[in-house]
Amino acid sequence: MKKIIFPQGFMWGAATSSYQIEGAWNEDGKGESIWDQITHSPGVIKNGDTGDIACNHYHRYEEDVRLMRELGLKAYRFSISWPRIFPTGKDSVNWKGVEFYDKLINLLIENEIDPFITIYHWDLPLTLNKIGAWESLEVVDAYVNYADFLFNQFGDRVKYWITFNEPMIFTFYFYLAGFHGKRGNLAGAIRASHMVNVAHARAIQAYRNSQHSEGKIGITLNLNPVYAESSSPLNEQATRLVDGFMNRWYLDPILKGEYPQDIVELLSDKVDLSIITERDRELLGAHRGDFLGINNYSCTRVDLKRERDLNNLIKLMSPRRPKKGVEVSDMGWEVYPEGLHDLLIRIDKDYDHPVIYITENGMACKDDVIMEGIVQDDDRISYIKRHLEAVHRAINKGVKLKGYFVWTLIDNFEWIEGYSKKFGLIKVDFATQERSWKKSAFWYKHVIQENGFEME
Ligand code: PNW
Repeated sequence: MKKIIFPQGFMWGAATSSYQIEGAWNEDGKGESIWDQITHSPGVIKNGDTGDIACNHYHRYEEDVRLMRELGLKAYRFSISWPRIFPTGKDSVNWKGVEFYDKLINLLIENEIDPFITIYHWDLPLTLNKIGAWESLEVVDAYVNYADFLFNQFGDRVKYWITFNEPMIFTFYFYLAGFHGKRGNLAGAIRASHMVNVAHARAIQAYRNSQHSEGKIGITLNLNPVYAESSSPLNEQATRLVDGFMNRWYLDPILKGEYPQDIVELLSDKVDLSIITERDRELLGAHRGDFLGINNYSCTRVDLKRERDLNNLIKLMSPRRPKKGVEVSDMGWEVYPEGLHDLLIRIDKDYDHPVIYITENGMACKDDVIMEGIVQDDDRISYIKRHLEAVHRAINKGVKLKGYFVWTLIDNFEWIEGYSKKFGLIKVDFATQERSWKKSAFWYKHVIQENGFEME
């Protein structure tokens, strides 16, 4: 039996996001977000599910903080719903919304749980979507103004800020899906990804200039290690490009202030990149955050056989399904803990040793074995355990990893999958809103208490 103990002060947490748990979609003056519109359009979400009620966290946050306290969480990562604060994205403030987050933050602090706030986790105010979403400078201005408002309002108590959750998903995938305008808008996605970087840098600037700038600010990227399935020169090249487009396109501007040259070349005949100005590059270079948040669930394997697919971004980025016999989650994603280790070592080396938090990691499970009222989610425990072991090895090799957040605290609205996929440590009965601990919650509580666990 090997005992795995984490460094003192390691930040043990769990994560959620506003649209996925809050509900109260049209209460107390909240404006509509794109997700209210997406979920209210027939045929988009599995089983016609919506986040109208979700976990009703807006009304049950006291109970939910109690659960966090019982779990022993040191930190709680959650996001703020922009249209709850600014119903139209800008101009007038909805003070009822501010009050909700005030109460939540105060309660967390009373319970000695550090709030770790994501400023934007995909619920763009609908009015801003109509004026060009992330391609629009007006939206960037509105975002910076919104972020600055949060710093002033909550910065006396909140010491950890994440500007954006997973730009790659809400630019590349959301633009292709048509969530921000016309479907398949690849050029728009690329332009948007740059505008988001500019918004990120300007939010850091606003934070540094705010009256409560003693905390830490960073961004969360979804990153996957990318592996070549075969070692043909063509496939090796494809693997580099997939990594470039999935990972480096987001990492490089944030941590180095420049875009990767090979991807710039790949894109140059498809997208007008002249919006990336010298001034923008300087701005990005001058505002490196205090930490990098990493969301990781899986790895990507590349198996490209036809030369002409190299230049077809959509083909290139369509993930190959895991082979038969490979361990997968209920999302169909390959389970490969070693990938997280590889990823951490590589980021540490290539990006000058940034401080890192794992801001999401976890597993969707069927959760259908129940004994004495407790979901027996041994697969989830095994998943988290093996990923923590991989993380721990990376820490031992010098990676500056300061904390780990399980996705997710409670079963919730899993975007286009609706309520059909379950990532929670805590089960929610959506008919009654009753919460109950799964076996993994008991296990995680023990890990936090011991600051580690035994690996058989
Ligand atoms: C994250 N992928 O998104 C999000 O931040 C959460 O809101 C979400 O609930 C969670 O993962 C689970 O899906 C991802 O395709 C979306 O690899 C897509 C991927 C990974 C993460």
